[in-house]
Amino acid sequence: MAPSHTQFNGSVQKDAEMQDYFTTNPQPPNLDRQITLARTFINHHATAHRRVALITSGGTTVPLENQTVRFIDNFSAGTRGATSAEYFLEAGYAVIFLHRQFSLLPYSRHYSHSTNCFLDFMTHSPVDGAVVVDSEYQTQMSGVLSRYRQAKKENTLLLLPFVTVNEYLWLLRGLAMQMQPLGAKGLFYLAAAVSDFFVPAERMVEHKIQSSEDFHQKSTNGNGNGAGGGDGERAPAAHMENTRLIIDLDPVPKFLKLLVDGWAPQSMIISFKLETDPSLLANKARGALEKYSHHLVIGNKLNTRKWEVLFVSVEGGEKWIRVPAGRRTKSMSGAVGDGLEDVELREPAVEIESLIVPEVAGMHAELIAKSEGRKVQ
Ligand code: PAZ
Repeated sequence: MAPSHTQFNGSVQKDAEMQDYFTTNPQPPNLDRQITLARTFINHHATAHRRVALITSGGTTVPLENQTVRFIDNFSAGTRGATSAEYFLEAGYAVIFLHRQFSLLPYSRHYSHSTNCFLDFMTHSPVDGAVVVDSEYQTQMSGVLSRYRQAKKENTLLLLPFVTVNEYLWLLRGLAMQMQPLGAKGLFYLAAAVSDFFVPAERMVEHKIQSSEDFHQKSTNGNGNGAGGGDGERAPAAHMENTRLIIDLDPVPKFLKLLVDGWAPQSMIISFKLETDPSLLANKARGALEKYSHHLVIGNKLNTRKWEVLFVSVEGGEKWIRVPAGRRTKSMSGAVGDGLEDVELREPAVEIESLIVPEVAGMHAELIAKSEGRKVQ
């Protein structure tokens, strides 16, 4: 039997799937406004010959209903993205921060997490009772405030939120197109935790799924909550069958291939790979690099992601980047040690992003130099 066209060229099929995604899943209502903001921002920095990093951060959701009450979420607090953004700004980049709404943001992250409530940094002045920053935190907060003000003054940080995986994909594509004029000066740092599975618009029910059998609806096509599925039509992706909630998700098309080959062919592209099984990490990171042919995969394990990451690239091979031994725990944790046992309970004394970002910026400088036909100074 002759092989089919898709067997000859799987990537053609993948491209078609992704294009199909954008014709069958609706554009988010505020997309045009967000893209306009980004265009102005990018043009401004392109004129100033500044490098621009698009950082994605936080997890995407998969709504189960159109009028969403229930959704599936992806793990990510936004620490990697928000922390990296600060170091990219420090390295002279302009940053588009594409983040999950209400996840951690550059600068405010120091005071907004549940373990870092901003009120704990404040006190009443013994002089007049006014609310002031506690003397213990003056130096640290003053530094963060200065860097935050500088980013605002120089207009180097653009915050764009997403919630669902659909919003994320539309935004990523739209922003990538806007970044094309930057050529090699554009950089994608894809730290967001993006859903691998989703509910396509045509299989999404409109209303809240009813758990009580008395209220199950029989209609299909996304307008009811019933199982439906007669006449060869697929049932809504989330529906009740008797007392059980059935969730049947479609795979999210592999957008990284299109980003690399079509949406941003000249930019530097860095993806992250998260695993929990240590024995899979290196293989999976290598596999992603081979499959998508981009510049760098940064592998990390859930429990040790703040202590060590694995860089995998064609030029550099495989290289672990680790918080130096002896600086692995904050003294406040009282658990100084070199081992990475119980690390999820502790915070490193050095932010690993302060090691990751300069490495990435160095690789980016080489790519830019190569694209301009010169050597890095
Ligand atoms: O946001 P966070 O700091 O809690 O976690 C960051 C991360 C682990 C989500 C990120 O480093 C990452 O690996 N992102 C890609 C996840 C993936 O494999 O899709």
